[in-house]
Amino acid sequence: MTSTASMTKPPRENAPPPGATESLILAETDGAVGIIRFNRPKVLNALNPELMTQLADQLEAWDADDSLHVLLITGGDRAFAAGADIGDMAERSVVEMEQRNQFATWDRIRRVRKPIVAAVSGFALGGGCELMMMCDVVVASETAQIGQPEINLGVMPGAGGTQRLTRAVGKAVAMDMILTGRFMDAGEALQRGLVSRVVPPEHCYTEALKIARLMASKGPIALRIAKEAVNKAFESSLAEGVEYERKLFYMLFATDDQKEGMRAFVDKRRPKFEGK
Ligand code: DAK
Repeated sequence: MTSTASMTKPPRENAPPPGATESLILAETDGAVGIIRFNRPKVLNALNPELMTQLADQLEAWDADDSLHVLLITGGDRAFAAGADIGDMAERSVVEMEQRNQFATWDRIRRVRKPIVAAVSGFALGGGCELMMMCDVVVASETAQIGQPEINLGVMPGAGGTQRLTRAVGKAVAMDMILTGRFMDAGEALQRGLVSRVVPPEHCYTEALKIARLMASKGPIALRIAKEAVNKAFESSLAEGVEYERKLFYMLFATDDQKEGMRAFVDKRRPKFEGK
Protein backbone atom coordinates (compact mmCIF):
# COMPACT_ATOMS: atom_id res chain seq x y z
CA MET A 1 0.00 0.00 0.00
CA THR A 2 1.34 3.42 -0.87
CA SER A 3 0.72 6.46 1.32
CA THR A 4 2.11 9.95 1.29
CA ALA A 5 3.95 11.32 4.26
CA SER A 6 6.40 13.98 5.18
CA MET A 7 8.55 12.37 7.81
CA THR A 8 11.91 11.86 9.30
CA LYS A 9 11.19 8.24 10.19
CA PRO A 10 10.76 5.40 7.69
CA PRO A 11 7.33 3.84 7.16
CA ARG A 12 6.43 2.01 10.37
CA GLU A 13 6.42 -1.74 10.64
CA ASN A 14 2.84 -2.93 10.96
CA ALA A 15 0.64 -5.98 10.93
CA PRO A 16 -1.98 -6.50 8.21
CA PRO A 17 -5.64 -6.33 9.23
CA PRO A 18 -7.15 -9.80 9.82
CA GLY A 19 -7.76 -11.56 6.52
CA ALA A 20 -5.70 -9.10 4.49
CA THR A 21 -2.72 -10.16 2.40
CA GLU A 22 0.48 -9.56 4.30
CA SER A 23 2.35 -6.55 3.02
CA LEU A 24 6.00 -7.49 3.03
CA ILE A 25 7.03 -3.99 2.08
CA LEU A 26 5.74 -0.64 3.29
CA ALA A 27 5.68 2.14 0.76
CA GLU A 28 5.13 5.87 0.98
CA THR A 29 6.22 9.02 -0.78
CA ASP A 30 7.96 12.15 0.43
CA GLY A 31 7.75 14.80 -2.29
CA ALA A 32 9.57 13.34 -5.30
CA VAL A 33 11.09 10.47 -3.26
CA GLY A 34 9.46 7.04 -3.15
CA ILE A 35 10.33 5.17 0.04
CA ILE A 36 10.15 1.41 0.59
CA ARG A 37 10.74 -0.34 3.86
CA PHE A 38 11.04 -4.13 4.18
CA ASN A 39 8.48 -5.49 6.60
CA ARG A 40 9.62 -8.92 7.83
CA PRO A 41 11.33 -7.87 11.06
CA LYS A 42 10.89 -11.25 12.78
CA VAL A 43 13.17 -12.94 10.24
CA LEU A 44 15.51 -9.98 9.83
CA ASN A 45 13.83 -9.05 6.54
CA ALA A 46 14.76 -12.32 4.84
CA LEU A 47 14.01 -11.81 1.16
CA ASN A 48 11.46 -14.43 0.16
CA PRO A 49 10.09 -14.51 -3.41
CA GLU A 50 6.86 -12.72 -2.39
CA LEU A 51 8.78 -9.83 -0.86
CA MET A 52 11.02 -9.59 -3.91
CA THR A 53 7.98 -9.53 -6.20
CA GLN A 54 6.30 -6.80 -4.14
CA LEU A 55 9.56 -4.84 -4.19
CA ALA A 56 9.99 -5.16 -7.96
CA ASP A 57 6.31 -4.26 -8.56
CA GLN A 58 6.58 -1.10 -6.45
CA LEU A 59 9.92 -0.02 -7.90
CA GLU A 60 8.67 -0.51 -11.45
CA ALA A 61 5.46 1.40 -10.74
CA TRP A 62 7.43 4.31 -9.32
CA ASP A 63 10.00 4.13 -12.11
CA ALA A 64 7.13 4.88 -14.49
CA ASP A 65 5.69 7.66 -12.32
CA ASP A 66 6.94 11.09 -13.44
CA SER A 67 6.16 12.69 -10.09
CA LEU A 68 8.92 10.63 -8.41
CA HIS A 69 12.59 11.18 -9.21
CA VAL A 70 14.48 9.13 -6.63
CA LEU A 71 13.70 5.89 -4.77
CA LEU A 72 14.83 4.91 -1.29
CA ILE A 73 15.00 1.40 0.17
CA THR A 74 15.47 0.66 3.85
CA GLY A 75 15.03 -2.11 6.40
CA GLY A 76 14.87 -2.06 10.18
CA ASP A 77 17.37 -1.12 12.87
CA ARG A 78 18.56 -4.71 13.29
CA ALA A 79 18.70 -5.68 9.65
CA PHE A 80 18.52 -4.19 6.21
CA ALA A 81 18.05 -7.79 5.03
CA ALA A 82 19.81 -10.94 6.32
CA GLY A 83 19.67 -12.60 2.93
CA ALA A 84 17.33 -14.66 0.84
CA ASP A 85 14.91 -16.73 2.92
CA ILE A 86 16.88 -19.84 3.78
CA GLY A 87 13.81 -21.76 4.94
CA ASP A 88 12.20 -21.15 1.56
CA MET A 89 15.22 -22.53 -0.32
CA ALA A 90 16.46 -25.31 1.95
CA GLU A 91 14.64 -28.27 0.39
CA ARG A 92 14.33 -27.08 -3.20
CA SER A 93 15.73 -29.18 -6.01
CA VAL A 94 17.80 -27.74 -8.82
CA VAL A 95 14.83 -28.24 -11.16
CA GLU A 96 12.49 -26.31 -8.85
CA MET A 97 15.04 -23.51 -8.50
CA GLU A 98 15.42 -23.32 -12.26
CA GLN A 99 11.66 -23.42 -12.89
CA ARG A 100 10.91 -20.67 -10.36
CA ASN A 101 13.33 -18.40 -12.24
CA GLN A 102 13.55 -15.89 -9.40
CA PHE A 103 16.40 -14.16 -11.15
CA ALA A 104 13.76 -12.58 -13.39
CA THR A 105 12.54 -10.58 -10.37
CA TRP A 106 16.05 -9.45 -9.50
CA ASP A 107 16.58 -8.45 -13.13
CA ARG A 108 13.48 -6.24 -12.94
CA ILE A 109 15.08 -4.36 -10.05
CA ARG A 110 18.38 -4.08 -11.89
CA ARG A 111 16.53 -2.41 -14.78
CA VAL A 112 15.04 0.39 -12.64
CA ARG A 113 16.32 3.60 -14.21
CA LYS A 114 15.78 6.08 -11.39
CA PRO A 115 18.50 6.33 -8.76
CA ILE A 116 17.98 4.17 -5.69
CA VAL A 117 19.34 5.21 -2.29
CA ALA A 118 19.74 2.49 0.36
CA ALA A 119 19.67 3.19 4.10
CA VAL A 120 21.42 0.20 5.67
CA SER A 121 21.37 -0.55 9.39
CA GLY A 122 22.42 -3.87 10.90
CA PHE A 123 22.77 -6.96 8.74
CA ALA A 124 23.07 -6.76 4.95
CA LEU A 125 23.96 -10.35 4.18
CA GLY A 126 23.84 -12.62 1.16
CA GLY A 127 20.97 -11.44 -1.01
CA GLY A 128 20.67 -8.42 1.30
CA CYS A 129 24.22 -7.41 0.41
CA GLU A 130 23.55 -8.15 -3.27
CA LEU A 131 20.44 -5.98 -3.20
CA MET A 132 22.37 -3.22 -1.42
CA MET A 133 25.02 -3.37 -4.15
CA MET A 134 22.30 -2.94 -6.79
CA CYS A 135 21.40 0.39 -5.18
CA ASP A 136 23.19 3.53 -6.29
CA VAL A 137 24.00 5.45 -3.10
CA VAL A 138 24.39 3.50 0.14
CA VAL A 139 24.14 5.23 3.51
CA ALA A 140 25.28 2.80 6.19
CA SER A 141 24.71 3.01 9.90
CA GLU A 142 27.71 2.42 12.18
CA THR A 143 25.91 -0.82 13.09
CA ALA A 144 26.01 -2.22 9.56
CA GLN A 145 27.34 -5.76 9.14
CA ILE A 146 27.84 -6.59 5.49
CA GLY A 147 28.73 -9.96 4.04
CA GLN A 148 28.23 -12.82 1.62
CA PRO A 149 28.03 -15.76 4.05
CA GLU A 150 26.48 -18.24 1.57
CA ILE A 151 29.63 -20.38 1.86
CA ASN A 152 28.42 -21.34 5.36
CA LEU A 153 25.29 -22.82 3.75
CA GLY A 154 27.20 -24.87 1.22
CA VAL A 155 26.44 -22.52 -1.64
CA MET A 156 27.79 -19.28 -3.09
CA PRO A 157 26.33 -15.86 -3.92
CA GLY A 158 23.84 -16.17 -6.77
CA ALA A 159 22.37 -12.72 -7.32
CA GLY A 160 25.46 -10.95 -8.59
CA GLY A 161 27.55 -11.06 -5.40
CA THR A 162 30.67 -12.62 -6.87
CA GLN A 163 30.67 -10.01 -9.63
CA ARG A 164 29.53 -6.77 -7.95
CA LEU A 165 31.51 -7.31 -4.75
CA THR A 166 34.66 -8.06 -6.73
CA ARG A 167 34.23 -4.95 -8.84
CA ALA A 168 33.56 -2.86 -5.73
CA VAL A 169 36.33 -4.04 -3.40
CA GLY A 170 38.76 -5.93 -5.66
CA LYS A 171 39.58 -9.62 -5.95
CA ALA A 172 41.59 -10.12 -2.75
CA VAL A 173 38.94 -8.72 -0.41
CA ALA A 174 36.05 -10.28 -2.33
CA MET A 175 37.71 -13.69 -2.13
CA ASP A 176 38.32 -13.18 1.59
CA MET A 177 34.67 -12.35 2.21
CA ILE A 178 33.08 -14.91 -0.11
CA LEU A 179 35.35 -17.84 0.79
CA THR A 180 35.36 -17.25 4.57
CA GLY A 181 31.86 -15.75 4.92
CA ARG A 182 33.19 -13.04 7.24
CA PHE A 183 31.23 -9.85 7.83
CA MET A 184 32.60 -6.39 7.11
CA ASP A 185 31.73 -3.56 9.47
CA ALA A 186 30.62 -0.14 8.27
CA GLY A 187 34.03 1.49 8.68
CA GLU A 188 35.73 -1.12 6.53
CA ALA A 189 32.91 -0.99 3.98
CA LEU A 190 33.40 2.77 3.64
CA GLN A 191 37.16 2.45 3.42
CA ARG A 192 36.81 -0.16 0.65
CA GLY A 193 34.23 1.81 -1.32
CA LEU A 194 31.33 -0.57 -0.74
CA VAL A 195 29.14 2.10 0.86
CA SER A 196 28.90 5.84 0.22
CA ARG A 197 28.66 7.24 3.76
CA VAL A 198 28.62 6.01 7.35
CA VAL A 199 26.56 7.78 10.00
CA PRO A 200 25.41 7.08 13.57
CA PRO A 201 22.44 4.70 13.66
CA GLU A 202 19.94 7.37 14.64
CA HIS A 203 20.85 9.42 11.56
CA CYS A 204 20.96 6.62 8.98
CA TYR A 205 17.45 7.02 7.61
CA THR A 206 17.31 10.82 7.85
CA GLU A 207 20.68 11.16 6.12
CA ALA A 208 19.55 8.82 3.33
CA LEU A 209 16.33 10.78 2.93
CA LYS A 210 18.27 14.04 2.88
CA ILE A 211 20.47 12.73 0.07
CA ALA A 212 17.45 11.40 -1.81
CA ARG A 213 15.70 14.77 -1.52
CA LEU A 214 18.82 16.57 -2.72
CA MET A 215 19.12 14.25 -5.71
CA ALA A 216 15.41 14.65 -6.40
CA SER A 217 15.94 18.40 -6.78
CA LYS A 218 18.20 17.81 -9.80
CA GLY A 219 17.11 17.28 -13.38
CA PRO A 220 15.42 13.87 -13.55
CA ILE A 221 16.69 13.04 -17.03
CA ALA A 222 20.29 13.78 -16.09
CA LEU A 223 19.87 11.67 -12.93
CA ARG A 224 18.73 8.65 -14.92
CA ILE A 225 21.33 9.01 -17.63
CA ALA A 226 24.18 9.57 -15.16
CA LYS A 227 23.14 6.40 -13.31
CA GLU A 228 23.21 4.51 -16.59
CA ALA A 229 26.66 5.87 -17.43
CA VAL A 230 28.19 4.99 -14.05
CA ASN A 231 26.71 1.49 -14.21
CA LYS A 232 28.28 1.08 -17.63
CA ALA A 233 31.66 1.23 -15.89
CA PHE A 234 30.80 -2.13 -14.32
CA GLU A 235 29.96 -3.78 -17.59
CA SER A 236 32.53 -2.65 -20.11
CA SER A 237 36.17 -1.91 -20.74
CA LEU A 238 37.36 1.62 -19.94
CA ALA A 239 37.50 2.54 -23.63
CA GLU A 240 33.93 1.30 -24.24
CA GLY A 241 32.70 3.02 -21.09
CA VAL A 242 34.24 6.36 -22.00
CA GLU A 243 32.81 6.12 -25.51
CA TYR A 244 29.37 5.36 -24.07
CA GLU A 245 29.61 8.21 -21.57
CA ARG A 246 30.44 10.62 -24.38
CA LYS A 247 27.31 9.68 -26.34
CA LEU A 248 25.08 10.08 -23.28
CA PHE A 249 26.73 13.40 -22.47
CA TYR A 250 26.02 14.77 -25.96
CA MET A 251 22.47 13.43 -25.72
CA LEU A 252 21.75 15.54 -22.64
CA PHE A 253 22.24 18.66 -24.78
CA ALA A 254 18.95 17.74 -26.43
CA THR A 255 17.07 18.28 -23.15
CA ASP A 256 15.41 21.43 -21.82
CA ASP A 257 16.92 20.61 -18.43
CA GLN A 258 20.43 21.11 -19.81
CA LYS A 259 19.49 24.53 -21.20
CA GLU A 260 17.74 25.49 -17.97
CA GLY A 261 20.58 24.22 -15.74
CA MET A 262 23.31 26.05 -17.62
CA ARG A 263 21.29 29.23 -18.19
CA ALA A 264 20.41 29.34 -14.50
CA PHE A 265 24.09 29.14 -13.65
CA VAL A 266 24.94 31.95 -16.04
CA ASP A 267 22.00 34.04 -14.73
CA LYS A 268 23.04 33.31 -11.12
CA ARG A 269 19.68 31.81 -10.16
CA ARG A 270 18.42 28.38 -9.04
CA PRO A 271 17.46 26.07 -11.91
CA LYS A 272 13.89 24.88 -12.32
CA PHE A 273 14.07 21.42 -13.88
CA GLU A 274 11.02 20.10 -15.74
CA GLY A 275 12.31 16.67 -16.69
CA LYS A 276 12.07 17.47 -20.40
N1 DAK B 1 16.44 -16.58 6.08
C1 DAK B 1 15.42 -16.95 6.91
N2 DAK B 1 15.36 -16.62 8.22
C2 DAK B 1 16.38 -15.89 8.71
C3 DAK B 1 17.46 -15.44 7.90
C4 DAK B 1 17.47 -15.82 6.52
N3 DAK B 1 18.42 -15.42 5.65
N4 DAK B 1 18.31 -14.74 8.68
C5 DAK B 1 17.76 -14.72 9.92
N5 DAK B 1 16.60 -15.40 9.94
C6 DAK B 1 15.71 -15.60 11.07
C7 DAK B 1 16.27 -16.61 12.06
O1 DAK B 1 15.99 -17.93 11.66
C8 DAK B 1 15.52 -16.23 13.31
O2 DAK B 1 14.22 -16.74 13.22
P1 DAK B 1 13.53 -17.45 14.52
O3 DAK B 1 14.46 -18.52 14.91
O4 DAK B 1 13.46 -16.34 15.54
O5 DAK B 1 12.21 -17.91 14.02
C9 DAK B 1 15.42 -14.72 13.21
O6 DAK B 1 15.63 -14.41 11.83
C10 DAK B 1 16.49 -14.00 14.01
O7 DAK B 1 17.73 -14.54 13.66
P2 DAK B 1 18.78 -15.10 14.74
O8 DAK B 1 18.09 -15.64 15.93
O9 DAK B 1 19.69 -16.03 14.01
O10 DAK B 1 19.54 -13.76 15.13
P3 DAK B 1 21.06 -13.59 15.56
O11 DAK B 1 21.20 -12.17 15.98
O12 DAK B 1 21.49 -14.67 16.50
O13 DAK B 1 21.90 -13.82 14.21
C11 DAK B 1 22.38 -13.48 11.86
C12 DAK B 1 21.71 -12.89 13.14
C13 DAK B 1 22.02 -12.54 10.72
C14 DAK B 1 23.88 -13.52 12.03
C15 DAK B 1 21.83 -14.90 11.61
O14 DAK B 1 20.40 -14.86 11.64
C16 DAK B 1 22.25 -15.46 10.30
O15 DAK B 1 23.38 -15.95 10.14
N6 DAK B 1 21.35 -15.46 9.33
C17 DAK B 1 21.59 -16.04 8.01
C18 DAK B 1 22.48 -15.14 7.19
C19 DAK B 1 22.78 -15.76 5.87
O16 DAK B 1 23.36 -16.85 5.76
N7 DAK B 1 22.42 -15.06 4.79
C20 DAK B 1 22.62 -15.57 3.42
C21 DAK B 1 21.41 -16.39 3.02
S1 DAK B 1 21.60 -17.14 1.41
C22 DAK B 1 18.57 -16.02 -5.50
C23 DAK B 1 18.88 -14.73 -5.12
C24 DAK B 1 19.58 -14.51 -3.95
C25 DAK B 1 20.00 -15.58 -3.17
C26 DAK B 1 19.71 -16.88 -3.55
C27 DAK B 1 19.00 -17.09 -4.73
N8 DAK B 1 17.85 -16.26 -6.69
C28 DAK B 1 17.31 -15.14 -7.45
C29 DAK B 1 17.48 -17.57 -7.09
C30 DAK B 1 20.68 -15.30 -1.92
C31 DAK B 1 20.99 -16.25 -1.03
C32 DAK B 1 21.23 -15.87 0.36
O17 DAK B 1 21.13 -14.74 0.75
